[in-house]
Amino acid sequence: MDAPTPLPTLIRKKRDGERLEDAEIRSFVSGVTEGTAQQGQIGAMLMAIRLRGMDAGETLALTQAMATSGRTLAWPPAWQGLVVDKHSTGGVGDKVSLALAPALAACGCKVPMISGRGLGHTGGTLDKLEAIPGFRVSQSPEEMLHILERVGCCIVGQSTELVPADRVLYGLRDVTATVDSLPLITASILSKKAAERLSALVLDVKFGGAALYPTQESARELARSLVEVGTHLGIRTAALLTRMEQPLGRAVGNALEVLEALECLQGSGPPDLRHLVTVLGGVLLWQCGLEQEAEKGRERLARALDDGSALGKFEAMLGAQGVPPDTARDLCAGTPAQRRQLLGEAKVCEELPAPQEGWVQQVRALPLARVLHHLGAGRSRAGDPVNLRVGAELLVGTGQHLRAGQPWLRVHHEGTLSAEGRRELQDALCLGPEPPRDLPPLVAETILPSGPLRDSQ
Ligand code: IUR
Repeated sequence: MDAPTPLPTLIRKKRDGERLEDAEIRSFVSGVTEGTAQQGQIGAMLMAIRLRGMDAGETLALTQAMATSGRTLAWPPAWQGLVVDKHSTGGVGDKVSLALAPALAACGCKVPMISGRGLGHTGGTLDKLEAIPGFRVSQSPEEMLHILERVGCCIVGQSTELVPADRVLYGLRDVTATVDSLPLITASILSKKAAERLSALVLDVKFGGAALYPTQESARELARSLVEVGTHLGIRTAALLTRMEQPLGRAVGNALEVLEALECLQGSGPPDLRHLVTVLGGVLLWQCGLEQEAEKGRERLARALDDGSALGKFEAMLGAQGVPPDTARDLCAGTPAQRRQLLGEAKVCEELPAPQEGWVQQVRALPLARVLHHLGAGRSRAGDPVNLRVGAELLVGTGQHLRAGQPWLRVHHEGTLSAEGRRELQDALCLGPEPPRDLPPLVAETILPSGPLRDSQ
């Protein structure tokens, strides 16, 4: 075997805009995983990739090398075609995973969902679930298999054994201003999905004022990269471009979002949340062949929410992930007041009045999330604690008429809402003299692979 090319040579090659061979990319990732690459060298390579880019073949090689940098999951042959997951690029009030994973399990899929924690203004599924007393997110791959056999879905944190290269690279991207690189984002997201050995994946790529990507065009570029590389990995991959100007649903904040997800799992709750859950799930049922069309998949998901089977799976998942059976039952079958008591309530509950009369044009998600972050609902750095009870409930929806002084937002917090925070929240409410016209759809576009799909795993 030839000796590997020295790392400085690889860095120079990418710095000068040349293409890296697959073996060179594998050699770089081995250096990262084994610790032989110096931090400065890794940072330099990340910056070279950020400035010079990578073509689809290089991005695929990087994804594969990262995916196999640690353990990968393995499933029984009988599950072939049925192992699915969803990934979202992050939004405000996005509790889709909490309802979608059990609803998919109720439709016959196996869902080994590996989720993250909130950072900055975006929330994380693991934090939301940890608002439920007893819920554990640190299952080993063996425990995941066991839960999938019994229940069909689990939502867990990333084990340290899976994709160790991503942990190193992601940490360094944060401090080297290389987070916003298309190939690096693609490889980071998909390496974790490839290590999960998925059959099908649906991506919710959000765009707008409170999203990673401000415009539909930039989100489309990421979606296309993810769909192309995912497809080449043998995963049936599709992406939806969805708007993230307003919070999804009416609740923002970890415990409040669990309550809203439970409503969705009972067949009620806000229509935008139900729509996104059923559309994303419908695409997956179609991709894994359980339905002939995405629309039929959407209808099947809706039935699972309406007939209690999704809620039953959620209760079983809670039990399998450490929640005492009585708590899981009371949470799933209880009244809203019992549920709130189980999850714990913030000390202060304050309603904000509308400053004037008008029609709600929109409620902007970003200022809302920023203020809640300051009140303790979010974290600025990985590992910071969060207050799971802090949050807000929207009391109005787009297109609704408000009288001056009518409450429009209920803020749950445990300190003081500053005058500046109050002002920022009031600025989030956009009122107009007439009802808004031609509201754009939540799901703007669906991105499917352009070429034929390879056999899924
Ligand atoms: N989520 C990931 O898993 N990786 C990334 O690079 C980003 C979000 I940005």
